[in-house]
Amino acid sequence: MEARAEELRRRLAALGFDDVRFAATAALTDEGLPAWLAAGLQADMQWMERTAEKRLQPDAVLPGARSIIMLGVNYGPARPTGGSVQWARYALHDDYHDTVKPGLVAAGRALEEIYGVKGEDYRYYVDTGPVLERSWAARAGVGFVGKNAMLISRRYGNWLLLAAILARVELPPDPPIRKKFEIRNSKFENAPGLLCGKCTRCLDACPTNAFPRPGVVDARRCISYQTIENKGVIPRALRAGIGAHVYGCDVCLEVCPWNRFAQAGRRMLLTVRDEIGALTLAELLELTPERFAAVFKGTPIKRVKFAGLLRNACIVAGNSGDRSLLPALVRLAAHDVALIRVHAVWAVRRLGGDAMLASLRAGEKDASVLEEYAAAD
Ligand code: B12
Ligand code: SF4
Ligand code: SF4
Repeated sequence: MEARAEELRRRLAALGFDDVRFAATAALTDEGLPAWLAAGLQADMQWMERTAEKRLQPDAVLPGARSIIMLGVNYGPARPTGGSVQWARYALHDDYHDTVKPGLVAAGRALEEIYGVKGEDYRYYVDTGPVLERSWAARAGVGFVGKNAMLISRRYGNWLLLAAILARVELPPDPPIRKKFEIRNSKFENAPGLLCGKCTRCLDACPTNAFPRPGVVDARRCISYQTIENKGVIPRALRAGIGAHVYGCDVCLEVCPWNRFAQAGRRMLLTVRDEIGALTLAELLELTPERFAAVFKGTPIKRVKFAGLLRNACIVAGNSGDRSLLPALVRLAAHDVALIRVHAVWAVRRLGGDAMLASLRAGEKDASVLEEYAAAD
C-alpha cells in the first residue's frame, strides 16, 4: 500500500503539484466555519452557508470517500510587486481554476492507473467545491494555519494555492505539523497560529482591520472580498483603506516572516501574465468594455467584469493624491453605468475636484449617485 501511495505522490509531483499529502476523511472538528457563519462574517457569500455541512463532512460530497489528497501549487513570485496599482499576486496569472484543472484531470488518471478505480470514485476541486481546503491541508501537514488565516507552508510561505481530490481509496495519512513541545489547549483541530509565536504582523498590518480575532477574517471588511466578490457599491468607510489595491489584497500575506523560506515557483500549472502588473492607473481609467475583455481574457480579473474593475480603479485613483487623473475621473462620473459614476464622484471629490462635478450633479437622477454627492466625508 505504501509503495503505491509513494508512486502516486511522485506522479502528482511530476505533474506540477509542489506539495502532495494525504489525509483520512473523518469529519472535521473545525468549529471555525459554523462560528464564522453565525457571526455573519461571510458577507453576502450565501453559497458558503448553503454548503456549510458538506464543507465539514467529505462523505456528503463523495459518499464512501476514504481519503483526501491535498495538493499545493507554489506561485512564489520571481520578483516583488508594488507601485501605484497593486494586484493580488495570484491574479497576475491566467486563472488558476483553468490552468490547474488539466493537472487534476491527469492526477485522476494516475489514481485510476495505480489503484484501479474509476472516474466516479474520486472528485477533484481547486477552490471550486464545498471543501474546507485550508483545514484539510493543515490536517495533511501541508502547512499550518496562521493568524492571517492562511495555510502557511514551511517550504513556500504564504504563496501556495490549494487543490483537493476526494477519493474512495485508502491512502496512508500524513501527519499534521505539531509543535515540539505542544500544549494542546484548544479543542479545535486547526486552531490558528500554531507556529506564529508572539508575532502579530499580519493583524497589525491589515489596512481595513478585517481580523476580529487571530485567524478569523471578517469578509465584510476584507479588501479581497470588497474588490472581488462584492458586485455593488463598496462601503464608503472602507474606501480609504483600500489604498492602491485594485484587485484582491496580499498585505497579510506579504508581511509574514514565514515567506523567508519561499522559493520561486516552477509554474508548471500556472501561466504568468506580468503585463497586467505593468498597467498604469491612467490606462485602467481609460479602459473600454472591449479593451477590458481583450486585456483580461483568461485571467481571474475578468470575474469582476468591466464595471467592477473601473469601480475599483476609481477608488485607487481617489486614494492616489494624483490630480492629473481628475479629467479621466470626471469623464467616468458621467459614465452610463451608475456603479462607475458613484465611485468616480467619490474619487473626484477626494482629490478636491468638487467644482468640476457641478454640471453633472444637476442632471443626476440615480439614487445611489445622488447619495454619493450628498455624502459628507
Ligand atoms: C471564501 C473564501 C475567501 C473569502 C473569505 C476568506 C476567509 N478567511 O475565509 C475572501 C473573499 C475574503 C477570501 C480572500 C482571500 N483568499 Co480566499 N477562499 C475562500 C474559500 C472559497 C473558502 C474559505 C472558507 O471556507 N472560509 C471560511 C473560514 C471559516 O474558513 P478558513 O479560514 O478557510 O478555515 C479556517 C478557520 O476555520 C480556522 N479554524 C479552525 N478551527 C478554528 C477554531 C476557531 C475558534 C477559530 C477562530 C478558527 C478556526 O482554521 C481553518 C483552517 O484553515 C477558499 C477555498 C476553499 N474551498 O476552501 C479560498 C482560499 C482560502 N482563498 C485563498 C486565497 C489565496 C485568498 C486571498 C489571499 C486572495 C487575495 N490575494 O486577495 C485572500 C486572503 C484573505 C485571508 N487572509 O484569508 C486560498 C488560500 C490558500 C492558502 N495558502 O491559504 C484558498 C484556499 C483558495 C485556493 N484553492 O487556493 N477568500
Ligand atoms: S487580505 Fe488584506 S484586507 Fe483582507 S484580511 Fe488580509 S490584509 Fe486585511
Ligand atoms: S505574520 Fe506573524 S502572526 Fe501573521 S501569520 Fe505570519 S507568523 Fe503568524
